Amino acid sequence: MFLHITHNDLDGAGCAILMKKVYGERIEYFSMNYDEIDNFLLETYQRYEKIFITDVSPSLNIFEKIRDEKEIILIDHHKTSENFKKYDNVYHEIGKCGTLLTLEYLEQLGNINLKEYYELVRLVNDYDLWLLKDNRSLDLNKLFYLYGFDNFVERFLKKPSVDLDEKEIFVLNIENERQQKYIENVSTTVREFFDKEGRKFGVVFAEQYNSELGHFLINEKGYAYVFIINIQKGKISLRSRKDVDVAKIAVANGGGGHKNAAGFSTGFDFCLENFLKEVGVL
Ligand SMILES: [Mn+2]
Repeated sequence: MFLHITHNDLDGAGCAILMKKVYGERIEYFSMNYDEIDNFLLETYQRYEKIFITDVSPSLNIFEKIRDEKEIILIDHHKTSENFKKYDNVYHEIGKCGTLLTLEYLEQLGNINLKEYYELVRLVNDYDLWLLKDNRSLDLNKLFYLYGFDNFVERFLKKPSVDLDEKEIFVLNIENERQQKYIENVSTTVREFFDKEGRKFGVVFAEQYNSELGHFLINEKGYAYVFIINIQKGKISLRSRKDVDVAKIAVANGGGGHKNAAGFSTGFDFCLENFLKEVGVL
């Protein structure tokens, strides 16, 4: 049995679809974030004969440990894993999304025809690199969230076409309205700060639509970057203007990502005790 670890976003799901299409029952996928992968790998790798990791990467020392014992193939495009490139079986290219790199990897194995997925791969790439040259790519990402990871993978294994059916269009329209309202509401709650370098940035509490929200705030309010704090999950998403590197902030806090889109987890309690004291119950 092969193990496939992939990122828990649209791009990660694209990788899962292609791998599952090619390896079928021989592969088992798990989707997760940067901060979950090390522990998960250590707990599970021994049970599998071969390990694929796509669109996400473990720590370098864990990767080195496992590759001494098992065949491990890493396909990623995040800046934070660029230093893995020196190893065999690492396919890393910053200008292509994980799904596109996975497609190229699988096709170079020979005898594999994934043409029916070209359109899907193109849209995932368009969304993941935030090129947005095709307006269907934003809808595809929304569809991904509506379906959830496993259902989305199943949907595209059954039907590779990116053409949406009537029901999908119906729920997407509802979702579009919800998103617009959500972003408008959250935008009114941004707090503005200036960092040590004098750059203006925004901080919001939100649980949804991070990329869309981040881009809206950067474009409309002129922030160099934004912190989107998901209190419930203890997750921080960072989005920035083209010239500002937020991956540095994420990496310094144990996370990862791209120059303009990165994230990390935190156990910080956001001064809950102070709040409860103020309320008078502590
Ligand atoms: Mn990606």
